[in-house]
Amino acid sequence: MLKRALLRAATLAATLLLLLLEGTGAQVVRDPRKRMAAAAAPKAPGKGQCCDEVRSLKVQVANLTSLLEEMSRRQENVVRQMMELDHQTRQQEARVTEAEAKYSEINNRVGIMQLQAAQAVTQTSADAIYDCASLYSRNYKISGEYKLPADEFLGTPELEVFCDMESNGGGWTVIQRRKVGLTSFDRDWKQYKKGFGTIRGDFWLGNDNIFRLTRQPTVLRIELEDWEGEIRYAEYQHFTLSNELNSYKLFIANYSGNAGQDSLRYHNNTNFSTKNKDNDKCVDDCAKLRKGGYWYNCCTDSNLNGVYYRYGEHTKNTDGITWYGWHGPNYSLKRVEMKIRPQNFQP
Ligand SMILES: [Ca+2]
Repeated sequence: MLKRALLRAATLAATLLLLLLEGTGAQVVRDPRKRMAAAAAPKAPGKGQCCDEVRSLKVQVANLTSLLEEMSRRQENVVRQMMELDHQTRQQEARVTEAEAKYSEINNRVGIMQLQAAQAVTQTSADAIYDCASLYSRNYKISGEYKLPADEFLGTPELEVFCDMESNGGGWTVIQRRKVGLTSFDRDWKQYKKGFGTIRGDFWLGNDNIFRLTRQPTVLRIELEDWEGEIRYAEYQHFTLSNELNSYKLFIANYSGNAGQDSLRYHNNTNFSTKNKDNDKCVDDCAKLRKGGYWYNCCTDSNLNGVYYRYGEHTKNTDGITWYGWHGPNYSLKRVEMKIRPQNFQP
């Protein structure tokens, strides 16, 4: 539309220019046969008339020129408006995408809540639910918080757990997590016995609970993440704790994984120590030096219940969350999870 108007204006201007040239006597004669006639033709009408025509044509040309300029200005405006509209459309599309992502996230959460509500129904069957693996085998395959029912026969209370139903086949009951960094792990014997923290954030499930869960042959999986976002794991095909009378002594065997040299092996066959119970194999008080509860030897090859240091703050201390086989004694990890499942678990 605009183009056509511009074209028409340009054609008009050209015609007028031609007329103007002819009017000024610039003898534009295309046909050679007419050239002689034109030359022989009497002089153009009176000088005054000619100049009037030229003047009026000049005015028209000037008008047309300004019209053209005006149109080209308008065209620029239209282009600018179109670009602005395009930009707005793109912004709106981005907003819609974001809203859709949020919607689907909420939808997922609702799904998980529904599943969890469904599984809250009291279990009366003989095969009781005592860990995440038994939940998994009953088709609860979404990671999240679950409530394990109390077991009257064993005299154990109801227990809130976090189930990892994804890593390496799922069915994992998480027994420890470090990722937020606001919960202190420098706790006493009683707190490590019962457990502390929040099940969705940082926590220790409790030595009594871990002891109870590892009475059947159990696999331990440790996941580690550094501040560059790299993730490694260590798995032990055999993991058991002894009871409180035996200071929750650790037994592990059959390491596999990609977390460098096995850094829990050094802690095998040692008792659990806390700041108020020194059960380590050292003249030092390792729990106080390393500021956590752990199976301290003399003292550490790993300190997964150590102090949470943020990136850049962990180069001078030996009490951080360490795994010597990967990042050495002075690098405190960003995230750690310890999780267990029965050896006979079938994904
Ligand atoms: Ca000691």
